[in-house]
Amino acid sequence: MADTNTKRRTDTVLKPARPPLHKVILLNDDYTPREFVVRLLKAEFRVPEAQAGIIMLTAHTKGACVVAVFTREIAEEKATRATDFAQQHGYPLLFTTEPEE
Ligand code: TYC
Repeated sequence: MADTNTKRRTDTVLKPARPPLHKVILLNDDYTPREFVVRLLKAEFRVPEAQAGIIMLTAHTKGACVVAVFTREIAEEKATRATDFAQQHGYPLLFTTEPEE
């Protein structure tokens, strides 16, 4: 009888799966002052002044801008905190999240 034993030539090395990342997105509106948006980005997302200014202006002109990416839980928590903070100050500023492709 033919020897049908087979053996894999290489071992499969399983790398731990990286958790999928989610984007935090800043949405434009007509009411929130630009300076407030910049201050919030600096405080909540720890982005430097210059970068906060660029993110704010991008959302202002294009309608939306990605602020940062995190795991889903962190992204949702940050978006909620930032939106709540704006609301507490009477502004309709909105942050959303979506999975990164
Ligand atoms: N459009 C706002 C204004 O003209 C400023 C603004 C920028 C608001 C970015 C939200 O995500 C935003 N006062």
